[in-house]
Amino acid sequence: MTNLPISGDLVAQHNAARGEALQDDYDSLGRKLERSGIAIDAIKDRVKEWSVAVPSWGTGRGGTRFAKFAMGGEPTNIHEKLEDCAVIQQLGRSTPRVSPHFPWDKVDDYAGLAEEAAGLGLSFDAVNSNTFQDQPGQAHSYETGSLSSTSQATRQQAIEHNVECIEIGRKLGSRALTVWVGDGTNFPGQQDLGRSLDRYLESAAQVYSALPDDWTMLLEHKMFEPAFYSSVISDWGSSLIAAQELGERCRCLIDLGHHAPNVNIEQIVARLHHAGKLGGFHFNDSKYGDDDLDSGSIDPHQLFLVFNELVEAENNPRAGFDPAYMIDQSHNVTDPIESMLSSAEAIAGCYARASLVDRAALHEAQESNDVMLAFRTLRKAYETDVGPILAKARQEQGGAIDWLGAYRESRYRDRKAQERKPVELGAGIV
Ligand code: PSV
Ligand code: MN
Ligand code: MN
Repeated sequence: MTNLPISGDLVAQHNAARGEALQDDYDSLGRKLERSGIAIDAIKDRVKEWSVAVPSWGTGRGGTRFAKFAMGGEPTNIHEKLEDCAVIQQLGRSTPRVSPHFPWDKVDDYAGLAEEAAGLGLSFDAVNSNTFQDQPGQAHSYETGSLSSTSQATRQQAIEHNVECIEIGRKLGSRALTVWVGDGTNFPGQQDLGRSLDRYLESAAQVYSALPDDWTMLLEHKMFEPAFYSSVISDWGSSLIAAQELGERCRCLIDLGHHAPNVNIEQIVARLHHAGKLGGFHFNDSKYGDDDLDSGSIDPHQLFLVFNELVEAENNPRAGFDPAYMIDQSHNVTDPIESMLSSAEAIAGCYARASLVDRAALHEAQESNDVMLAFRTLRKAYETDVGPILAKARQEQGGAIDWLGAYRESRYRDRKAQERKPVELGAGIV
């Protein structure tokens, strides 16, 4: 029995007022696609089957290194975060899973938490460990690194934390552990670039050996921050080396914000797929670096090109191809519920557009070196307004045709501002 946070009547009334106009738009797009031999219902069904996980940490107002602006009704614990995730799923219907982060989401009763999530129509996705921040009372500081630290005791502490995350994840029904370490250096010469990777691999192997048989370990690379001269798992090359050394169930996760500016991320997707090591994504967008802005808000074309590679990969799968799709964003000036609904729509929209690409025509143009035709084949799909397909998919699953209008009408955040305790400001930025 699910207990959804927004009134079902409100959503139904909202949709009733918009159903006719949507049907008109959907039929019109359907006729247009049919002229290209595409059945609109088949694309809509693909969208309905597709989903992306939301990050528990993205439900609160995030912070930059310089500013955090708290918002009334912001969640301050995992229970409140789950409730907000339930709103996102109820209205948008493409985010049924939540990716938790430990120790941020620590509770005493994880079986109870899994039940609570199920009651809200949610389940848990990959668990994320945190060895990039010192926690109060922790025995060894991560100042020298975590899995790659020069200190044996610190490495052991980081290994044990990751193993504990696996144990928690088992109780939550998760099937993957995502490991991102902030390990690296700020000065040339600070640590040996080769030996630090050796230490990382030795520690990560111990985490890998604690992985249940049906789990995946996802390695997330990032070229900078918090270390600004070198990161231990800085790029997809280091990530691939590590995943290949660690074993079959270890794969690479691409966070869109973790590369040098202008890097061709869609090509990285193709390369990792070639190696059978494409494990998952953290979707977000950026202008300068790891900005964690809303997916598709800055460069929607790049997001489309990533999905173009993913649909190619889906059509030509390698063994075990089953990428974990997650959002990883920091919402500093918007209501995180609205940002994640908008992002989930942008991401699903890119999947829909990539599904519209005439693959046979594209491959033929590529084979015959018809550059303009190949380019225009992709561009035609990118320029298609798939809004009616996404809205129809939401409507048919009980979500809101106009999620922003329905959410604002529900006054959910105002109600939470009355019920929830305020966020403590000045307590440090996460
Ligand atoms: C690091 O920048 C990162 O992208 C990792 O995924 C972390 O787990 C997450 O952000 C939250 O800090
Ligand atoms: Mn990330
Ligand atoms: Mn990041």
